[in-house]
Amino acid sequence: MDSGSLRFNRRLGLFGGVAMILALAVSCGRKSSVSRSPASIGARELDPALKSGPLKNVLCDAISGKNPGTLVGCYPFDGNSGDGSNSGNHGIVHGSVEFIKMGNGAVADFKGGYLRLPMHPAYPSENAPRTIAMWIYTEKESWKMDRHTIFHSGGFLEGARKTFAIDMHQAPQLQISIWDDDFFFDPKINLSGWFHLTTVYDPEARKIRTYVNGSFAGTKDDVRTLETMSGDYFIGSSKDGQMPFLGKMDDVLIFKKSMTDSEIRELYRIKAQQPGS
Ligand SMILES: [Ca+2]
Repeated sequence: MDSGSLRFNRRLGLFGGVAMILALAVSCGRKSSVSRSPASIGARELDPALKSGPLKNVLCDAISGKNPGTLVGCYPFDGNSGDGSNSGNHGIVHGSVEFIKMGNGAVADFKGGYLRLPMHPAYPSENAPRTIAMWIYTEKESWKMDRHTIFHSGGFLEGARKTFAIDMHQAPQLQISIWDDDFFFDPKINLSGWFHLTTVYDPEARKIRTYVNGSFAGTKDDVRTLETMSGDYFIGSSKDGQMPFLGKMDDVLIFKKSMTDSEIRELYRIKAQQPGS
């Protein structure tokens, strides 16, 4: 603790002492969690041991090997928001997101906070092809119209087809939102529990396709040219923390290509193990 911190703590007086005791009590009670308490999460939440550049991760390496040059984001959430793709674009935690131990790894638990992925030149924008995949754990409270965003890219209220987002909707529907003739589909899952979702935008075929647990779940045809604005990406909320997702996520993957049915089957085969199992 430096002298500035000491002076600060003296000024806090009794309040500071009580807060520190509470923080200690919280951290002792959470031995199974690798995260810090929400109150202590700073603007740049990364494990201090995490090097800048790509995070070494077996899963990210395996998926990258199967999809050479196209995996541009890989977030295994095994204790931090680090990126295991070659982009090395680590997520920044804002607010209450915890990394909870589950089985041999960990998952991100969203309790009102979100992850911001700083704008990166490898990220798909404008009308570029893209595939977004992740494990999602929903709770009954996760299902509400225009309240809970799983993934957001592009603008916010900036006009038709300038956004590309994955939103929770009224149960049992999910929504792929482009702010123009959005795509709603029923993933046919339990309202509470884990499922694996893959969302594909294919500009050549002008389709948005969705896959649940590796199987085709629905398509939207005749999608007009997207104009997704360049900018930060968000996991667990819409732009800058609006409409935060309540639930858990694991293994968020971003590809700069439209994956085929067989590539998605293969991706799910590599990823088939549900978090914690
Ligand atoms: Ca994980």
